[in-house]
Amino acid sequence: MTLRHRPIPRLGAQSGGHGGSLSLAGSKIAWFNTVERRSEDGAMKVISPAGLDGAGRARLSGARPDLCGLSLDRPRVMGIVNVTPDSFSDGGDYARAEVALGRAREMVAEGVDIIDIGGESTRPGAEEVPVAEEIARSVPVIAAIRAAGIATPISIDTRKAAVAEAALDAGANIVNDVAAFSFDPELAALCASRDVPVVLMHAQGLPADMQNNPAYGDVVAEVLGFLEGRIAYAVGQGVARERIITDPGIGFGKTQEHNLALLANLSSFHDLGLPVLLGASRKRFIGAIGNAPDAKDRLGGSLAVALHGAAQGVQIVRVHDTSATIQALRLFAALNGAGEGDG
Ligand code: HH2
Repeated sequence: MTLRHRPIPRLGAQSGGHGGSLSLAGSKIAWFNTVERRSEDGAMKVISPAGLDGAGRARLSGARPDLCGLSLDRPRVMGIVNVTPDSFSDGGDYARAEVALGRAREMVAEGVDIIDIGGESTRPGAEEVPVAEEIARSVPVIAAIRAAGIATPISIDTRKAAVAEAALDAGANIVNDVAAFSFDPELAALCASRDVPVVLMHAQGLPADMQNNPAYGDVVAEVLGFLEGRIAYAVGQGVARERIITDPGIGFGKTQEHNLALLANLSSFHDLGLPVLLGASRKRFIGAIGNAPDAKDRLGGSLAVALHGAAQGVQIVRVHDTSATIQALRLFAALNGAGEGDG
């Protein structure tokens, strides 16, 4: 990326100014009338939307394509169901298929937009789960959700093509890959041939060792550059660009300082021109800053980060505490002049 743009997010009634104002990444809540433009040598200039060329305007402001029929003009909630014995905050809670189905039903009743099913923990220090085991955990839950007549979009949280394939066959609609197609060489081609939306997330290192001294020069620039590279790779493998969702990968090979820098600069990720997903729910930095050593005590901090993401125009928040997050986002929308009412 030779030039980087950070639109300064604003909320509430839109007001123009000299160079006009634009919706932030298609949001009906967040907008901007100022952009920080940074060149490769670090020099920064503040410009108005009038100073953007057509492509820059489209990247920073254009409506994102619908995701499985969901318009992305306001933040959507992805509810997490980890069908694992060892996830960092809900490990063991939904390890049995019928309990996981119960949690999915509950989330749907609360109004969740997407259900994210995972059969492998990627918490710091986690070891890889064999494919057969990951399939045996996640696929029956997806099949049970569909057999129960629930039509809510489902994402499969996996790095592996065989797992993704079985999950898509059972009724999943989206592939969520925390390795951004760098773990399994077959996954990109599978997603291309199935023409499904994919989440490409940044991580430095593998879960087993990613928190052993993660280091960056400029974390925001490097994560952006990585995602740009993975988007190009995916497109090269036949994935349609408009099917890609990006994710800075909070907590994946990052210190607290790195996480905070990425969160402070979330709106920079709109410069990729694609939807942005934020997954910060209950993560370690929330416990550290919020003085909540137990991951299940991190609701307050998780809501604060989800609302921060909404204010920065992110299109999807991936969370454990779906009911409270949906309630918070409804109030956030109403307070900023965009009530719900359209499903
Ligand atoms: N975080 C986790 C797992 N999958 N996917 C995306 N796209 N973004 C994330 O930030 C993300 C993710 C880790 O959280 P969790 O699923 O709660 O824990 P575990 O990996 O221990 O199952």
